[in-house]
Amino acid sequence: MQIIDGKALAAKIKQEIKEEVAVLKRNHQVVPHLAAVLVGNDPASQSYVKSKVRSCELVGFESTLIRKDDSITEQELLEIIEDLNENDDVDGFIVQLPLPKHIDEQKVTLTIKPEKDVDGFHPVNFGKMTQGIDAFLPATPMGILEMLKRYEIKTEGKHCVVLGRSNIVGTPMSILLSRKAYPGNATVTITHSRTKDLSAVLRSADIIIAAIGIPEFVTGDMVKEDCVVIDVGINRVEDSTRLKGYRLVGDVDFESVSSRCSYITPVPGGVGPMTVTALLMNTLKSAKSKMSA
Ligand code: L34
Repeated sequence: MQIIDGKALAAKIKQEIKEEVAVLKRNHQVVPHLAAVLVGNDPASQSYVKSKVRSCELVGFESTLIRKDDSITEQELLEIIEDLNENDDVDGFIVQLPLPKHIDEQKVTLTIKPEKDVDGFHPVNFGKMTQGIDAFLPATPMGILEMLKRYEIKTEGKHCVVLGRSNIVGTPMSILLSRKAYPGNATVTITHSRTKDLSAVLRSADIIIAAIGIPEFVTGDMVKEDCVVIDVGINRVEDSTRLKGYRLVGDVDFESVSSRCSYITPVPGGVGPMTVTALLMNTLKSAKSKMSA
């Protein structure tokens, strides 16, 4: 069994981005600029956004963090988005999810200008992705594709089972893996809460993408020997032996699954750091496309 080290791979790609940014700065006076909007005080969201801002600093991007209390109205948030849409200095921006209940996430997503939608959530980018047209890909699926590519994991003709059908992971992942491309050309099954005999479906998988949001859901008895397991889950479970009072576990029971599979991503240190890196890749892409425009 080999561990897919997302943390190390993310560091390597960030180094590559840093070198490219240095050249952009030197030869074109271009500095990519990412803005992030964070609403409320959710500790997990705060830590993810902090990691995005820190990564910007590391690669030499400019970054702007806009923090708002969760009492912000939908209208006020939409105005912030309009401002970012019009701000020529900003190459791309994200609005960290989840948002407070009184704010309509769909409205927010639709307000972001597709050219600046480095999360790839806007239907224009999503639609382009579906048709194989160049677009910003959603960060988590894009980070997973990059991991498969860099570890030279074969996907063609493989049976890939995606657990979960969210707009930001399960659905785009299933589309990307079935595209005529590498990584891609897989036979994809998308599964969810209504799927019957999920264990049997999982046992037929060569590649499993677990994005179901249930701690340690996938166990060793549910997977085929030598399969590839990508664990997207990041669940905080109470643990009084830890300083923070919790530990992070994925949607996969690492111990029982890792003894059977050929490759596995750990949590933490797997998909999470690659999500952040994919966002940087999209921001760089946006800054470069503005140059040639
Ligand atoms: N708009 N909202 C928007 N874009 C996104 O791409 C996200 N996502 C998801 C939640 N909401 C979003 C993220 O940024 C999940 N996510 C994310 C980003 C980074 C990490 C995890 C999730 C990450 O760095 N995880 C670390 C551990 C972090 C910790 O210690 O809490 C890891 O090693 O997995």
